[in-house]
Amino acid sequence: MSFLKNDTICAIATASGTAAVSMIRMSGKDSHKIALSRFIRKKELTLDTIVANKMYYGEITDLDGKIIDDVMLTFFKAPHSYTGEDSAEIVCHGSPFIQNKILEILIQSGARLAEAGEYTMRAFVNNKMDLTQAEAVADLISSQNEAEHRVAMNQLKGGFSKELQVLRSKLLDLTSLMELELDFSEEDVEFADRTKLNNLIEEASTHINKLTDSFRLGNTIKRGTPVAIVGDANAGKSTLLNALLGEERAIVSDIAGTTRDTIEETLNIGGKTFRFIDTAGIRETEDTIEKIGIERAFKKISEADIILGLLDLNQSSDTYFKSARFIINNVNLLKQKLILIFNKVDLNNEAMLIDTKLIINNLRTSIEKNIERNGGNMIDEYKYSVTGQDCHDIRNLIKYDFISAKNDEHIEKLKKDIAFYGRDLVVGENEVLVTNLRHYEALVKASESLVKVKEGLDFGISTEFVAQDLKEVLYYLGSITGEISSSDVLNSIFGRFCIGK
Ligand SMILES: Nc1nc2c(ncn2[C@@H]2O[C@H](COP(=O)(O)OP(=O)(O)OP(=O)(O)O)[C@@H](O)[C@H]2O)c(=O)[nH]1
Ligand SMILES: [Mg+2]
Repeated sequence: MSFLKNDTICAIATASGTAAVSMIRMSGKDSHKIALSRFIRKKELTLDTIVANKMYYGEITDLDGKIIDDVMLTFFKAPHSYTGEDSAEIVCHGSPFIQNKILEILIQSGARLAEAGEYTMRAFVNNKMDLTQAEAVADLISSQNEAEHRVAMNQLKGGFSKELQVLRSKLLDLTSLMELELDFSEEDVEFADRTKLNNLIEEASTHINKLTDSFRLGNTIKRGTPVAIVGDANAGKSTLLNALLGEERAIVSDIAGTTRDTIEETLNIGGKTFRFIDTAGIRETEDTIEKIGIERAFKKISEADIILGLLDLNQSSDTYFKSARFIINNVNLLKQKLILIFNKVDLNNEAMLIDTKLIINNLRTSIEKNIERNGGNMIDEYKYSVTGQDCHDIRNLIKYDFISAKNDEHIEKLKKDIAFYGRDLVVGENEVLVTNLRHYEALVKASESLVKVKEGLDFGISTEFVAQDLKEVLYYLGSITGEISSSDVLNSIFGRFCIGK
C-alpha cells in the first residue's frame, strides 16, 4: 500500500450480502466530481453548489445514462471527513447486484477500488487520528463484548494517546534538563539537578510500568483468560483440550512427546471467554524441537492466569506427586490459579478415594514455600475443604479435580472450577488498558531503555550517552502513536482491516 497516493478510492463499506440498504464510499480529490457525473436529481447540482454534510436524494446512472437505483448522496469536504479528504457516500438499496454495479460505475468513471484499511490509513496520514486510534477502529469493529468495546472506544477517543502524551512531556522535560548539562559540559559543570532528574525518571517509569501491567488484563479482554494445560508427557493434556472443546482439535497418541508446539483455542464457559493453551509435555529430552516446545510450555505457564496441572494416575503416586510439586514450583500461587487434575480415573479405581491427607502431606511444603517465595503470609495449617466432589484449600489457591479426559468423565465439574477462577472483566469508564501486542512490546522496550538511563545517571556515565538512551525511550513511545513508523509496520497494521474501512 502506498502512503502518498492521493488518487480517488472507492469501496462498499457495508457488509456483503443482501440488506435493506448499503453504503458505498469514495475518497480522494476527484470523489465529488465522479459522484456528480453519475448523479441526477430534479434540481441540478454542480461542484460549486454542493453543500457538505447534506444528504441529496436522486438517481445513479450508468455510463449509458441508464438508471441503476434511487440513492442518497452525501458530500464531505476536506478536511472535515473521516479520511481528511474530499469524500462522498452513496446509500443505495442493498442488493448485491446494485452495490457492485455502482462500484463498477465509479471505477469506470475514474475511481479505484480501495485496498484493505486504506480509508483509515488515509485518516492516519492526514492526521485525523494517530496509530493507536486507527488500531482502535479495527478493535471496535471486531469487539464482541462490553469490556472489549469499552477499551476500544477509550482508545479511539484518544485516551491512550493522551496517556502517552503525558509520558512524553515528562520525558521531554528530562531531555531538556539533560541537554542543559550537555551545553555546559565543556566547562565541566554538573548542571542538572540530579534529584529532579531522578524524580522524573521515577515518575516516567512508574507510568510506563502501569501501562505494561495493564496488558495482562487488556490482553485477557481481547483474547480470553489464558489457561495453560501443563504436565508430564502422556498425562493426557491434548485429550483434555479436546474434551473441553468437544472436538478433536489436538493430536492424541500414546507416544510421549506428541505435542511439540503450543496449540491455542478459545472457549466460552459460563459467559466468560477462556483461551486454552495445550503445551508440550514437560520431560527431560535430547530432542531439539521438543526442547523448544518445553521452553514454550514454561513461557505459557508464566503468562497464564489459570494453570491446569495434569497428573497421570496411571503412574505411581510417587511420580504424579513429584509432577504436582514440580508444577507448584513453577507457578505463583498468589497471582495465578492452579487446578491440579488427577487424570485417567478410569484406570484407577482407587482414584476417587485418594486420601486428602496424602495430598496434604505430599504438597504442603511446596505450597507453603511458594506462598513465602512470592511474599505472601504463611498459612499456619494448609487446610482442605472437601464437600462431596468439591475439593479445594480454604483460601481457594488450588482446586483439585479427578477426571477421565478420554471418557469425558467429570469434565463438567472441571469446567465449573475453571469458570470459578475466571475473572469478571470490568473496565472503568475512562480506564486506559494496553490491549495491543505492538504497543506492549514498544512499552517494554521503552521501559528497558529508561532503566539504562537511570543506571547511566547512577553510575555517572557521560550525559551524552545517557541522552542517547533517553532518545531511545522517546523513539519507542513515538512508534506507538505512529510519529515514528516504517511502511512495513503501517502495511501490517492496515492490511488487517477489511476493505472499505
Ligand atoms: N485410559 C485413559 N487414557 C487416557 C486418558 N486421557 C488420555 N489418555 C491416553 O493417554 C495417551 C496420551 O494422551 P495425550 O492426550 O496425547 O497426552 P499429552 O499429555 O498431550 O501427551 P504429549 O503431547 O506427548 O505431552 C493417549 O493414548 C490417550 O488416549 C484417560 O482419561 N484415560
Ligand atoms: Mg499432547
